[in-house]
Amino acid sequence: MSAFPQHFLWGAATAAYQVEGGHDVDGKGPSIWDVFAHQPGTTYQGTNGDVAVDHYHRFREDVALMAEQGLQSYRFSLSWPRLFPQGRGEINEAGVKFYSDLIDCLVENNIEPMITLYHWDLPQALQDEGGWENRATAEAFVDYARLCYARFGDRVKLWSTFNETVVFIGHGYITGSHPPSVRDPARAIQACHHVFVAHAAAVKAFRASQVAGTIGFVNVLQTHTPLTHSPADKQAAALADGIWTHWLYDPVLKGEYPAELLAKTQALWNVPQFATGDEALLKENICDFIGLNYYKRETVAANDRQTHLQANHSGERNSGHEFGFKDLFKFVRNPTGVYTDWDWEIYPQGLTEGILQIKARYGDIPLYITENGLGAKDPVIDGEVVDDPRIDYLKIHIDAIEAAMQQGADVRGYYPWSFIDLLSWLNGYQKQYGFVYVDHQNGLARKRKKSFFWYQALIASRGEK
Ligand code: BGP
Repeated sequence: MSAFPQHFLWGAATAAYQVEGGHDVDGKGPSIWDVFAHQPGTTYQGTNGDVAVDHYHRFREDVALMAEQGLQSYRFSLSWPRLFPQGRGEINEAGVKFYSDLIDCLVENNIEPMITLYHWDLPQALQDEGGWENRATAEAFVDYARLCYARFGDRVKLWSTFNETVVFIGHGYITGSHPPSVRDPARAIQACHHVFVAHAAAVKAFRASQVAGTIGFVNVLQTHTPLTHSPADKQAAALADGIWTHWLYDPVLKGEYPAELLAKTQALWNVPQFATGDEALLKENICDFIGLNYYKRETVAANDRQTHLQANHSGERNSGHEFGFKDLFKFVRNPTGVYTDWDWEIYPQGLTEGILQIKARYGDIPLYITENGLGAKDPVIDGEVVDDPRIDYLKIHIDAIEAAMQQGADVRGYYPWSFIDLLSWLNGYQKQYGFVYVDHQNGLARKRKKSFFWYQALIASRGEK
């Protein structure tokens, strides 16, 4: 008997820039990712999402595959510049129609849509005015959210505002590896504050709109283990928890920043700067649920070097994966860990531990596991995509969720990343996560992988493996 109740949603996830393509068709405006990925040297071998897997033109075929697999829910993001090419102002009705048709198609197939409003593809026009560092972007975000509630809220009950602040703010404003490629922690903290303001205001607008649904926030869930028992390494791990969890979850679940860290950032850099009303806005607009994206844990040590990032974007195992934040901590290799080809540690216990840490800090908030999956170069054997390592990875993580539920966690759904092979932001198309393979040599033809059938059976049996 599994711990999964009848109402538990078995889903899968994607994001607009990574699947849609159609980057400049039917009136869509450019996003910061369109512009960034066209600059030389920014992504793995210059790959970009211009065509991606052409979900924009093939969504009916893709939804038919979801239905065949038995998916009960599909998490996807909306491209803001497809709806507002300039970020605000004039609406692109062709973009509205695309998402409306997609939602209809999902609903007709009994697949519950879960919308992410922001999965990193900010309209370039807003970046040109300062992006998230400019408070006006938060106001534009709320107008964009209102449009989505008004046009899609009759059919969509599950909403989240932002995906993974730590990644788009951390890489956008600290390591510089995502757009807008800034390297300045003070600017990161202020931009992040505007994201929290945008989130809270969008939650407020959601409630005012009377859409019959719930709205949440999606964060990375990552646990941190000190490399050694030294006080310095333990302190480094605690700081990493402070940033990855407390800083990024408290404002949306408690409506305030963690006091000790806030005192530190204000003393060091005089940020975040609050505008009148911000504190009340955060306090009064706690969201309904939290989405957790779990891939790996990090082993943490004290760091005395400059901020640095050595990332493995090639999938050549052991080619290095280290991130160091000046004077605070660094993520290093766990000498006894099991790693993927991209040097991400496979550690399912971290998912159980992480869920229980969230429950301990925030109480019985409803949770969805909004991403979890294995990036791999899947072998094709006799024309079949045989992705047994993905099946093994998903199995042990589903066990980890079940263990957390048996200890009282209110987990309501599971969305493996990803439904279909798609563009990995900085790692190209070779880092595959999907249940469905896309043949880039053969007109983007879709093919069901071994894991497609495994997950189909799992859903049919409601979680029995
Ligand atoms: C998360 C993102 C996803 C996806 C995933 C896998 O951070 O929300 O969009 O990309 O990670 O990451 P990657 O593609 O770098 O392997």
